[in-house]
Amino acid sequence: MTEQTAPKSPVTTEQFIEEIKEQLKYNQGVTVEQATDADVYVASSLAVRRHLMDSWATTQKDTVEGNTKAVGYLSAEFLMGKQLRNALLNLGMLSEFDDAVKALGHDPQLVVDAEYEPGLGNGGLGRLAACFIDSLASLGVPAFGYGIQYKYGIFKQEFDAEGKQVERPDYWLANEEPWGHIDYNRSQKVSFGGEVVEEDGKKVWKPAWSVRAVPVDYMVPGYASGRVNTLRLWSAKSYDEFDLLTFNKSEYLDAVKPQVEAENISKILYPEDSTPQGKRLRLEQQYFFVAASLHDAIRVFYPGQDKPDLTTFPNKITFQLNDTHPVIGIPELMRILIDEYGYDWNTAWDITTKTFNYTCHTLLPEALEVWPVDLINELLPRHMQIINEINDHFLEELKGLTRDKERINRMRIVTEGDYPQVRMAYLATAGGSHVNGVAALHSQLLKDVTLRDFSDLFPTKFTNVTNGVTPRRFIRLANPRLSALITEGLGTDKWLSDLELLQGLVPLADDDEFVKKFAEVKHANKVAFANFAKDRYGFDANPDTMFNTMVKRLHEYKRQSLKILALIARYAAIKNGTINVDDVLPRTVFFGAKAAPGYYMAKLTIQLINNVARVVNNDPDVKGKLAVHFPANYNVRLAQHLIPATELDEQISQAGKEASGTGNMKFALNGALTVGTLDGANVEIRERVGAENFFLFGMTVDEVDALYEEGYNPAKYYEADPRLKMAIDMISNGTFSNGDRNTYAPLVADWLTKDYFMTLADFTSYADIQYQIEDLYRNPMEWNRKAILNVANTGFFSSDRSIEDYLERIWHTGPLA
Ligand code: GL7
Repeated sequence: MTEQTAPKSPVTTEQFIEEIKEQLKYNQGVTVEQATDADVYVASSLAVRRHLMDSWATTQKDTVEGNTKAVGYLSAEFLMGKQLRNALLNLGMLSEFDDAVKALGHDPQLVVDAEYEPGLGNGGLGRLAACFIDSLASLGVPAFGYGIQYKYGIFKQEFDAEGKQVERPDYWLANEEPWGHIDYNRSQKVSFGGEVVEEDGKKVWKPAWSVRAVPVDYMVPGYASGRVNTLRLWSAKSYDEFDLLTFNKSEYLDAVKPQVEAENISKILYPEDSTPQGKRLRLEQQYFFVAASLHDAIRVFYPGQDKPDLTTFPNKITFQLNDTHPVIGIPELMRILIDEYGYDWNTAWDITTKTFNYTCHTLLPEALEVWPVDLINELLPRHMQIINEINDHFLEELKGLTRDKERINRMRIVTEGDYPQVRMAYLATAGGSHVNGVAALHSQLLKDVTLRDFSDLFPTKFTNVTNGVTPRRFIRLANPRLSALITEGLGTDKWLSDLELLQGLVPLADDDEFVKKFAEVKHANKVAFANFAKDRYGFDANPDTMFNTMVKRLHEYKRQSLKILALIARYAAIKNGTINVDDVLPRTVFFGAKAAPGYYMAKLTIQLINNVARVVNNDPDVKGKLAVHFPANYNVRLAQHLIPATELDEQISQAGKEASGTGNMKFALNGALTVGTLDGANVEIRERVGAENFFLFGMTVDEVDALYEEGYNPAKYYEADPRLKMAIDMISNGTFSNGDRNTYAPLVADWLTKDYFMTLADFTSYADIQYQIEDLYRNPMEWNRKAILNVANTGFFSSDRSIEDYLERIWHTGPLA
């Protein structure tokens, strides 16, 4: 990326005040005196939006008229976070906004806080999509994000009196939402069900019902690029006229039923993360947004043409399939080309395979989607025919490549047997040009294990693109103090568009003055977070203790249980005097995690963490030495507050299970040290920051495999390490359940008899490395030197670099001229 200095504001503060006033008057219909923070938020957002309009229009025009191939990022999730400050940053208007809002008598922070965070994603996969569209716009690459405007985003998490997770609906659209523009004039029809008949020797799909897909457009402003791309999220509306006949019979509820059902399609985000959700409605959602998006792209790139030459389609736009969720797009494009535009099979297949690429985001085989043939037949009968035909052609092709019948059979896209299924990852691999994993280790395991047969026969299809995160949101906006120090240290702010410039900080790790400043920044961030936490959650966090954080979805493979067991062991050791209280390094541990509502073990772990926090925080014996906090409803906003304040980050998944992780990158870039396993992108982070600046523990992928092979017996580890035994016994004997011995029995039974993710086997090395961590922390200069080296050496993990890799290895396109 060409380095950019910060953009210059298009307005003065005085002008911006007038613009906000105008919006208050003509849009909200309130006077300056009447305006609440929420009014000022809406008015300033609308004013900011106007400043993006011209660039948005020219970007769209250039995208269609230029000869640079565009990128279509198809994703069921975009976890955007709040929009206002991001738009202000990219326009260079941050200080004008602050000053204008103050002049109008409001606190800028409260105005920004009035924005309701759109939670249209579960975790890393959805947030990655948001970082990627930010980088595409910042690099000036013409791109569309395509997804769903769910009416309800990821649930709001609360904890009840027993510390259990309670899910509340996230009705974010019940608030005024100034960013999305609903464009009723560009809607698309999406059909379902019915049957396929033969007419004049041709297959004709006669669907049973249709919904109207209405686009809601969000501007995606680039940082200092002058480009504004589009995120187009589809909302489902009914076509059915209100049924007057039924209504007149006073059966009002029946009269509106079809409308309600149609609009249900975009009603709710499925709250599963790294686990499959095989539900009819979910397949409807997938087809809904993908079909609308493909037709939309044809409309955009062949304006006004009835019979466009779609052999040029792959030169106009390349579609990235974000995981298997949009893979139904492959048979849909085939259907469009063959049934709607009359192309023959081979031409259609050639266009389709050139158009799509697939990113796999998981290593858990059970998380790869498979759809029952019966269900696809019922919802999309024509697509099932096409998928069967793709399968037949593919098996033929394989026969030309290998004589190994078993291998061919293993590679079937449609399985055989009484309950045949469609393997979406296989369909994606066969029907696209490239397949990529999301970190070096993950891509390797994808080739060696998950998609081994495919990579053996089609080796050139496979590549890696290591994930990244946007430095604009996760450094500049989240951590203004560190940003200022980096700019001071480097003598330029160009690092925001060329993150490898952070390398220039390496020598400053040896400059005591700079190290002290860095320590002051971290401390100020801790104080700020403590204030925020007090205000928002009501707990006291002591900024003079080590801030140690584990935030991510609650999943067994991520091993929050390892952290909580080690924490209990530490608590027990202080209480029973195994460690001298005076030798204990004071630590505050923060957890943030949502569990899928149907994931029992994950929810029980949440309950355990909350109750450990209750017991530890109320125990005078450990006061000032150990505290545990679990703020509810971890989201992008909380991430932006907590990450800059963290000193020690936990990335402790079982080796070989976390595809990449992106939190790990955000923490390192904000100057936290990582304690982690050799998993996902941890491997690359450690390579870059240096082994001496990373706390590595635990088994490797090979060791894990060997232990499975040999027969894993978790009880052995329980017996072998008294710290572990003590921790598990305390859970069993009711220490964290008011004496009740049954509350956590399912967790304990699982640990002692199954422990699939080998938490117990890694316990000892995890507990032991804590001594190293604490020794280093006792030497603040050394700790902070290492933290600076983490910042300096992780510029690689910018999503700008990820996008550049996609451009070069997969998309073969670039910025608009
Ligand atoms: C995930 C991976 O679990 C995570 O490791 C990765 O960083 C992320 C983005 O590539 O994708 N895969 C997945 O299904 N979810 C993820 O967050 C939900």
